[in-house]
Amino acid sequence: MMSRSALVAFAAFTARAWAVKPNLVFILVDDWGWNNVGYHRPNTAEVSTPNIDKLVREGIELDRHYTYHYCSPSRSSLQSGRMAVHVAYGQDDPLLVNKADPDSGFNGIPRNMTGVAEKLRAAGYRTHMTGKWDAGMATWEHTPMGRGYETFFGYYHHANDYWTQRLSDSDLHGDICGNLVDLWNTTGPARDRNGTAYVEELFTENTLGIIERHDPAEPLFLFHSFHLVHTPLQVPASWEQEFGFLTNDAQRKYAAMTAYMDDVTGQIVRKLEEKNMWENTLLVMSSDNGGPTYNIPPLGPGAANNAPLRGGKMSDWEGGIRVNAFVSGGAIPLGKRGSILKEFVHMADWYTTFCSIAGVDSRDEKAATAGLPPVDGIDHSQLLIGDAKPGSGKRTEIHHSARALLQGQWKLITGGIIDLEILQRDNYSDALNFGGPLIPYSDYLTGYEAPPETLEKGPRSMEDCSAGCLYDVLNDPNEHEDVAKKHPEVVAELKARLKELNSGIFHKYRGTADVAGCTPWNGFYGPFIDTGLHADSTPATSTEMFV
Ligand SMILES: *[C@@H]1O[C@H](CO)[C@@H](O)[C@H](O)[C@H]1NC(C)=O
Ligand SMILES: *[C@@H]1O[C@H](CO)[C@@H](O)[C@H](O)[C@H]1NC(C)=O
Ligand SMILES: *[C@@H]1O[C@H](CO)[C@@H](O)[C@H](O)[C@H]1NC(C)=O
Ligand SMILES: CC(=O)N[C@H]1CO[C@H](CO)[C@@H](O)[C@@H]1O
Repeated sequence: MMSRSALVAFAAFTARAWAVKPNLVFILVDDWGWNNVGYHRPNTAEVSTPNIDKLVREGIELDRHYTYHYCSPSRSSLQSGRMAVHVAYGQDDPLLVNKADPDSGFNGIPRNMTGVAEKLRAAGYRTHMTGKWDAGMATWEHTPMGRGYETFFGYYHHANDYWTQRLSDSDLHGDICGNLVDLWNTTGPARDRNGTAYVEELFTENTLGIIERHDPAEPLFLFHSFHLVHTPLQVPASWEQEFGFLTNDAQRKYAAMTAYMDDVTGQIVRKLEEKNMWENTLLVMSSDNGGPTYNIPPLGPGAANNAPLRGGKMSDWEGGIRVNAFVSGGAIPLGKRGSILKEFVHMADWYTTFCSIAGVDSRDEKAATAGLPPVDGIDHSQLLIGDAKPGSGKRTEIHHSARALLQGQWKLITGGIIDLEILQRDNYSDALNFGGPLIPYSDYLTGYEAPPETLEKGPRSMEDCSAGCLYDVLNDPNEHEDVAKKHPEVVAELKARLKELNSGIFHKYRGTADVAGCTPWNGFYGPFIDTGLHADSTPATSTEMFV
């Protein structure tokens, strides 16, 4: 316990330290493999991330940063501050509607949850977003504008074609609307920018423009959400040529996309430096989930590499949920630069951490009134930009999913191997969350393709954990040894706790894909229910936005 005077001194220090609110810049990478970054895999021509490696050297490497095991729930977790199991668990097609449930009967974050951008806007931040959203689209309140972003240039689905900005085959949802363009610019479709350029070029231009136009006297919250390095594996030819020595087509493209992503990251940082904003910026960079290592049509060959972690995207092995992440920027105290933080940090924690830095209450009254789950995030601000010492982290437990739980050193995984055919069904995302649960895994880059009858002889990630597997992830981070038999009492305890936590999963019926979503925007995707709310939901007019 701190004494009363120590508490007062502590509060005074905090207030003084953040009297000037730092800019908060969050760069999210899509499907980035643990071993596809230079600081995890130095000295190899395949991985070229000089900008990111430098940012890590000057910042704090987040060694135990956890996410959900695939995109949509993970992104909803970031925006809402809830664990994935408490916000967007289950079906995730942006066109879903269940008319019987006007709050949660849609894909993504329930209507009456308050987004992190809304919190930061209330604290005086200017809020802007570029890139992939994938956290709901049905009403204006579901879009980034409805969640507190003053501007949004980007798209709503999971996996668009980088060149045409239409749904690609690697987006599992059948395109019932018939090839619409998914590209939006705040108040309506990005009509002038469709199918005419590599989409990341447009994203870069938008983000650099936001920084350029920003008045540094006001704090900025900028969310740059790459489509890179998600499938479809598409990249301008000039970038691919540099990796011509990689003979595997998917591996070469993935390497080139990663290098492209690193280059854009460098451009964003240089722009912040030019504007003299970098010295007062906290940059957070993370992947939304582990790298995909499977080769399953139509998801495609993911071509990531998570070595030495086990497994990849869609699984609860560490390779699916422990991701590349770090903080950097002038807001990091000198004494903490170049360090590695071993504390558990979860995607949901950024909400609470950012609210704390901005000096705004992270509790969500609107959600409470609607009977929705509260914010789960834990505040790590003192660990990152304050004076808290490593080792004082407050996160001890992570409810990874309905099938996996982390408590201290122990991680319990339950469930068997998912049926591939499930991916062909409409309710595949329910199955991914509750069923299976371990996706059949083929280590694409070593050429391994497991036929179903040989699953049990397959790679390590194919293990059947129906009886419960237990790993000591602190001492055995790559999950080599299942110690369930050695520690039956730990297994029993964690199973009981998982069962208890699972009874609190927020699982609502989100409905069926509605063709009403095909028509309002004349060839583009966008919100389609109660669109009349637009005027109320857009916090600034377009003239205010770009001054
Ligand atoms: C988005 O719209 C704004 C306002 O019309 C415009 O200034 C901006 O250039 C557009 N962004 C892109 C990337 O097209
Ligand atoms: C959700 O918020 C709206 C106002 O934005 C309100 O009209 C509605 O009653 C709320 N829903 C619930 C279930 O509280
Ligand atoms: C998914 O749908 C199939 C029928 O198409 C059904 O048998 C199965 O139980 C459903 N799974 C879930 C998790 O709802
Ligand atoms: C559907 C649509 O709006 N298409 C537009 C795409 O952009 C070009 C110009 O860049 C316009 O001519 C098209 O009308």
